[in-house]
Amino acid sequence: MELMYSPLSPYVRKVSVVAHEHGIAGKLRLTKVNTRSEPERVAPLNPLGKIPVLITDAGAALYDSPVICEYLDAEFGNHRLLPATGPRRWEVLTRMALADGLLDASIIVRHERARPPELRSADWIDWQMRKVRTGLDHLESVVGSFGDIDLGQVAVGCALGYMPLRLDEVVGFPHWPGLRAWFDRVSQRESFRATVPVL
Ligand SMILES: N[C@@H](CCC(=O)N[C@@H](CS)C(=O)NCC(=O)O)C(=O)O
Repeated sequence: MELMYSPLSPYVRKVSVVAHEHGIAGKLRLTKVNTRSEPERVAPLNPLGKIPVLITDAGAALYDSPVICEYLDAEFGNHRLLPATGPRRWEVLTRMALADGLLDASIIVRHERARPPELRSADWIDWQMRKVRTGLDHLESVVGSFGDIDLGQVAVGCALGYMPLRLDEVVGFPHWPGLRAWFDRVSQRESFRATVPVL
């Protein structure tokens, strides 16, 4: 299998963590791409021009990260991280959607802040930062009930690992001590240690 990736992408990290959890990281041939400077390499596989993209051994191009993670878990992990059926499946998928949404909002803020001051929208930044805060507040209120690792937690861990690199407001998770403690623990897993983003 081939994984199109960029080194810092938290969405790619989700896929890598799942691969490590299932002991199949070695099966992934990693192809580094820059989606901005070489969009022609990604667009034929993902018309949205985004990574990660996984090309299976059968030649299918899969995107985006939830699809790839579910594929790896179903094919190689016997659904350990995402139950195939039942109420927990929907709980796990919903938690992953929240974590991915936190990443989406954080990345929007980062891009908006990178614009020239005269083009920057403070309202838009506030609106996205509100999502960041309410998302983290929600996770703080439920983190005590997290059980064995699942795909939702993988996504939360990858989001928490990325957000402080881009948003000063969340460095050290000052308002979310339960999440910080949980993140410290999950970061000790081999799958997380092997995939730490390096700036
Ligand atoms: N929802 C997608 C998001 C993927 C995504 O936004 N990837 C970024 C890299 S972190 C990307 O490829 N951006 C290029 C672009 O938006 O053109 C997923 O979960 O895979």
